[in-house]
Amino acid sequence: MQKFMRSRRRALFAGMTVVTGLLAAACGSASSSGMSGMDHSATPASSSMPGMPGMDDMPTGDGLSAESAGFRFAPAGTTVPAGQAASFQFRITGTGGKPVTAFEPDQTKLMHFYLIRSDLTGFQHIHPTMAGDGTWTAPLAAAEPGSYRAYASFITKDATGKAVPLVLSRPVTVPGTAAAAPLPAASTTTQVDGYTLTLAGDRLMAGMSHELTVTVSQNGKPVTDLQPYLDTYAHLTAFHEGDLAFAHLHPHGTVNGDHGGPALTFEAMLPQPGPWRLFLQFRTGGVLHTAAVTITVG
Ligand SMILES: [Cu+2]
Repeated sequence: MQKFMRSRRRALFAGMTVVTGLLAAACGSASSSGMSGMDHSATPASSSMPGMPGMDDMPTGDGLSAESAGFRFAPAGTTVPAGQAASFQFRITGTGGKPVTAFEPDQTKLMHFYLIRSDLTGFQHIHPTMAGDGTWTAPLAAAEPGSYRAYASFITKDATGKAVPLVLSRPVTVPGTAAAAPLPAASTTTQVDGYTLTLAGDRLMAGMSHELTVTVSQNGKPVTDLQPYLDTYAHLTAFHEGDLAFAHLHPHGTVNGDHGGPALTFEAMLPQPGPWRLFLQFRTGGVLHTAAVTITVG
C-alpha cells in the first residue's frame, strides 16, 4: 500500500491505486498541530487576473481580493454567531459605491457564495437571494467558532456591457474558542454517503491547466445515475491551505439527464503550490453529496 507524504515535489496522481478511504472533515477534532492560519501568507495574491474572462466566462483568479475591476464585496457585517443558523447579508458595489443589481447566470445561478474556515473545514456553498436594492442574503448553516473567509462568485457587466466574472472574498469571524483540525493527508480517494471517489490525472503544477478525472463508485460498482447539479454532474471547488485562495474546477462535457458518471473530467488550474482541499458536490436520488479530499500541487 502506498503511503502518501505531503511533499510538494512528488507526483500525486501517478496512476497509483489506493484502497484506503479517509475523510475526516469534522470541526473540533483533536489538536491544532500543523495548522496554518490566514496570516500565514508566503504566497502573493498577485496571480489573479481581475476581469479576465476565463474558460466559459467563469470567474478566474485566486479570489483573495475584496475588490476587483471596480467591484467590491461589501458584507453588512463580518461576524457570524457560532453554532446556529444565521443570515449573511452583503452587496456587490460598483462605481461610486452603488449596489450592483445586474448579474448574469453562471452555472444556473446569479450568485454563488462560499464559506470556509481557516483549517479548511466548515465548507458551505450557498445560493443567496437578492432583494431589489441589491442586498444578497445567504442562509448560513450553523458554523463552529473560528476564522473564516466568505466568497462571492458571480458575473456582472462593466460600463461597456462586457461580462466581468469575479470571485471576491473577505475574512469572517465566528466568535468563540476555535479548535483547529489538522488537514487530512493528501489522497487520491475519499468517501461520502457510501460513495467512493477516486482521483486520477497528471501531477498538478501550480498555474498550469491539467485534466483531473474523478470516478464515482458504490460498493465497488461504477455509479452511472448522477443527476445534474448546477448544469453539471459535479461541482468542484478548492481552497488553498494557509491563504485560503479559491479555485473552481471547470467540468468537461455536457449533462444529459440522470445518467452522469462514473467518470467526471475537470479542467484543474490551481494558482498556487501546496495543499488544497477539494470539495466535490454531486447529486443522486435528489440528495446533494459533498465529498472532500486533500491534494498537493507542485
Ligand atoms: Cu454555487
